[in-house]
Amino acid sequence: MTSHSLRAKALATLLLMSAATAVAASCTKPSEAASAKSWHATGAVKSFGPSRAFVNIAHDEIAGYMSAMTMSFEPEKAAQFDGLVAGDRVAFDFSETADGRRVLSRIEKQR
Ligand SMILES: [Cu+2]
Repeated sequence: MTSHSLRAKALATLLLMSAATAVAASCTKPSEAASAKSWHATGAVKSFGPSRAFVNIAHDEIAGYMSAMTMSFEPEKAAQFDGLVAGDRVAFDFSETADGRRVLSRIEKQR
């Protein structure tokens, strides 16, 4: 084997290794998403945080999660809060992030 083909073989091995690493990295995301639990709840909007970065909701009991209380929820997108004001009754879905934030996948005013 010439030194040139040895180098080519070493390069091919490196490429295969980095491809395998990329596949392994992309494979961790779906399993994380699948294990993220989502909750449905109802409640009343109490107030918003600065720049409407979060909403404080007095939520009703959430079966299997927690009893009624007031706590904060972050939007997935700021536009989710468009048209919402303190006092509105809302229905919403959220999940908890690994660092304990609650993020709304859906929030709708109830009539
Ligand atoms: Cu709570």
